[in-house]
Parts: sequence; C-alpha cells; structure tokens
Amino acid sequence: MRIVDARVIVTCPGRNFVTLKIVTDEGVTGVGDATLNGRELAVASYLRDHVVPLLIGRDPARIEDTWQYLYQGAYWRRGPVTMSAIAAVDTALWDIKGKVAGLPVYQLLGGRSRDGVTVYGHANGETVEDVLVEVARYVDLGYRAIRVQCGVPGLPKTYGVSADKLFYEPADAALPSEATWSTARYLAHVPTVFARVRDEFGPTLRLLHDVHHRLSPIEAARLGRSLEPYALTWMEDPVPAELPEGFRLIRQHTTTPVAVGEVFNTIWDAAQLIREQLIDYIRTTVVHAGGITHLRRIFDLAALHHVRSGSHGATDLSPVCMAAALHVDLAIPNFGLQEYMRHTDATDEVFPHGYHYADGYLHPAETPGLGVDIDEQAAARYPYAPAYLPVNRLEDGTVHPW
Ligand code: CS2
Ligand code: MG
Repeated sequence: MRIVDARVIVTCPGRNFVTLKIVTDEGVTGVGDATLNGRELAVASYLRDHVVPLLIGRDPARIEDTWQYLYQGAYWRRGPVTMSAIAAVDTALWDIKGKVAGLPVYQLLGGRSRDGVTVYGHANGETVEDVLVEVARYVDLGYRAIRVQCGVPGLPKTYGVSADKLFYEPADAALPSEATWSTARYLAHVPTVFARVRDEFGPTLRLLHDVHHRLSPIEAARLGRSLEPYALTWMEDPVPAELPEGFRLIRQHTTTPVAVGEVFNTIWDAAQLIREQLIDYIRTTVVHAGGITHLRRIFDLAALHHVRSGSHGATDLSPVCMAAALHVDLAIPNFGLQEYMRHTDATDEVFPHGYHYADGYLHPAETPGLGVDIDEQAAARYPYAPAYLPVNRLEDGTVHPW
C-alpha cells in the first residue's frame, strides 16, 4: 500500500480547524487533527509546503519510521507548529492501520484497560451563584468530574468564564482582545468559590480548577494550600511551565495535586516534571504532542513515576483529536481524566464521529480505525476566519501570562 494523496483542509464551523486527510492507492483513508489555536495557517503551510511532498509514495504502515523521518529528518525539532504537523500525519496513519486491520485503534494499542473514559466538563459563571447552577447542570448530565471557573469581583472579564455553556470559544476576536488580571483579587476569591461548591455538592464530587499559568510559584503554592480543605482533583497550569524548577516550590508547600502540559509538545518538555514527580497529571494530547505514537511515549514515562494522564480537550481540539485521544485513554494503564468540552452542532456536522457520551464517560467508536472523518463538502461551506486568544494585562498595563 502507498500514500497517493494528502489533503490539508482548513475549515471554520464556529472555530478554525486544520485537518490532514491521507489517501492510499487502495482507497483507504485516514484523518489527523493539526489545529493550533490562533496559529492555524502556520501548521497548514508546514504540512502543505514541507510534509505532504514527503508522504507521497510512502508505505502508510510504517508509522514509527514516518514519525522519526519527519522529526529527526527535519533537523529543526520540537515546537507547536512542527509537532502539530507530525501529529496529524501520525494520527492519520493510525487511522489507516486500524481500518486495514479491521480493528478500532485502541485494540492496536493493547486493548481496553477500562470500561469507559471518565471525562470532566467546564462549569463556569460570572458569580458564585451562576457557578452553582452550572455545576448542578453537569451533575444532572452524569458528570463525575467538573472544572470550576468563576468571574473575579473587580475584574471585568475572566478567561474561561463565558456566556456560552457546555462549549465556549476563548479565541474571540480577529485581533486579540485584552483582559485585565489581578493576582490579589483572584487569590482572595477562588477559595470562597470552592467552599460554596463543596457546601452544595458534598465532599466526593471530583472538582478541578485551571489557573491558566497566571501565578508565580509562591503564589501558586499559596493557592494550592488555601484550596486543600476542598480536596481538588487538580490545580491546572498554576505557573508558566517553561521552568520546571518552579514546580518544586509549589510541591514543597501544598498537597493539592498539580496538572500541567496542554502547551507541551514533546516528552522533553515534560520529562523533568515527571521524573522528579513534581506533577500528578500530564495534560498533553494527541494533536499538540506529536500524535498517538509520541503521546503514548509520554504517558508510558509518566506511568513509571506515578503520574496519570489528563489530556486537554477544549473546543480547539477537533473531534478527530478527541477520537484519537479516547483510544489512547482507553488503552493506557495510567489514565486519569479526559477533558471534554462539547463541540458546536456545525463542528459535529463537519466531523461525523462515532464516539459518544454516557453517564460521565466517553466511549470511542467500535468501528475500524479512529471512528471519525471529515465531510469535505460541509467543511468547504465554512471558510477560515482569523481568531486569536485574548492577551492579559495587569492593572498597570503590563502584559501577563494568560
Ligand atoms: C484551557 C483551554 O481547556 C483548558 O484547559 O486551558 O481553554 C485553552 O486555553 C485553550 O484550549 C487554548 O487553545
Ligand atoms: Mg487549561
């Protein structure tokens, strides 16, 4: 079998997605997600201009060899653009391998390690009262784990808090919008939110919180300590993660578990955090961390060090990425949680998929391959529209990590 075509499809059914579709001479096709929020066209060009020509004529069965060829062969390694492009190729090749074998991809990864993939949803609101309503909504839907984000009094807008519920789009403007951040106001407010949520929903519901990299290590340590009475499942991205040493300070001060890695692209971004057991959950996912092949490598390293998976699953990760992530989640021994932000109806129409939600779990399709596709005619109805994530500034105007 040989690859005869590879199409890069850019579409915007409510938000931008980049998808690679690989076609073989025997008519078997595979899809991979290549979406990089706010930088979509850079990955599309990397694929079209620099990767697709290398794929034509290759044997699609050689997944590991193709990964190494694209990674080592390029000389320029790592980085979100490169790794999202490699991820798309790798994911599509796993899809093809599953179809050729007549098996869902999780069977090729070793088969089921569990009955379903436990997911968490996003409960968010401007006020604590709004948050309680949203948490109740997720509980009613059967969710076993819920991320809680709340507006901060005195700040006009808070990242992760949206008028849309069940899904929302943080990339909200054709040029980046700007928000204001105050660490003092935030640190004072968050524990009061979790106190109310615990009061209403009891001690056993799994609760999570995303800090979006906005604190320094000692501030994050203080937040973690102040949240200890509310027994969070994780505190996510407490500090910018370029400096792994920063996590040592957090660890020295708090037992609140730490999750990190949605912006990581390779095992080397995560290796020190994992080896030193500075984190509890690693949040890399298929599209931004080099595909199924490389993600599995990261999760295997994590398994050796008591670190569980907690893959990113916001709306900017397409149903193709979600489908692929679910096969990995089902197979690995050290699965923790899977983020699940639902997609819009328009996105679901462009990406017909067989995975489904039931009673707090996601289940991948049982059909051969990944069980997801792209409807290219539907995709063509939604042309690319520039959209960026917001930029954060402190009250004095300083640009601050978002
Ligand atoms: C968030 C995302 O889902 C999450 O955990 O951090 O909203 C993230 O900011 C976006 O996916 C960025 O593209
Ligand atoms: Mg996050």
